[in-house]
Amino acid sequence: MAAEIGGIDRTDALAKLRDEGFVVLRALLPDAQLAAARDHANDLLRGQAWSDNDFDGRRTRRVYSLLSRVGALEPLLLHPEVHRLVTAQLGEVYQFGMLFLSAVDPAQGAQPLHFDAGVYPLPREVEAETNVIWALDDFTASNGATLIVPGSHRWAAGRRPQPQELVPAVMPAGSALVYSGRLWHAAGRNSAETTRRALICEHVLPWLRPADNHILATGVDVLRSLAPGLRRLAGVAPATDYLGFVAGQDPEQWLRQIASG
Ligand SMILES: O=C(O)CCC(=O)C(=O)O
Repeated sequence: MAAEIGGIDRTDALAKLRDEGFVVLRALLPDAQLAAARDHANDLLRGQAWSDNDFDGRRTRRVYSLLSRVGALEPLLLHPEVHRLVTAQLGEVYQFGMLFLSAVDPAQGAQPLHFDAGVYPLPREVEAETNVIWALDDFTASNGATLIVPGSHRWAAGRRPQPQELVPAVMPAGSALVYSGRLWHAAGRNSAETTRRALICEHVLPWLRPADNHILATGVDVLRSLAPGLRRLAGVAPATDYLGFVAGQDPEQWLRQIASG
């Protein structure tokens, strides 16, 4: 029998991601891992102010610079099934783009529709990013489940979604919505009485400047203490021999060298 993951056969998951621009891997996290991730997210979100602009959401709390305090989010950031899909789309070497916790509080209106790779001046057909939204709460049609436009990753530049084309990505907590950086989407309106929390993680081709400067935000000492997979995704891994070196050396070798004085 074919291997199934998150309620879908592995081969079908990749085919769906390519055909429709997204796939939901349902209830991927064991209960204990989800509970620990939620507790850690709560610690990080506590006391965080609402964002100060309409795109991020004036009733949405966002926490960035997660690599310096990754804690129980690590298994989500390194989840093998997510990375199997991302690798199939982007190749072996890629890096984090935006990486943040998002808590969409009650009365937050829907976010402006966008596609994440829109920050890059690239032709629409380039798959520059493959991203994941981890549901830390159940995503429902009323609490702000991400609104997606299936198939819109194939749209030509200039086409805009119509309201009837939006579909809420309803999924239980612990699920992963993996989607193309070309897919039109937005956080939905939260008309429920509870907060909708998510961990949002972009993966970007290694020769693009990532949205967030993870190396500066994390710092050399913490970078050195991270799991090698996270360090690679922070952007430490070179894209090729001549793209991403430090002082003429592989960055991993350089980190070991400065550690030993
Ligand atoms: O929170 C969501 O469901 C999506 C957020 C998003 O797409 C963004 O902020 O870029």
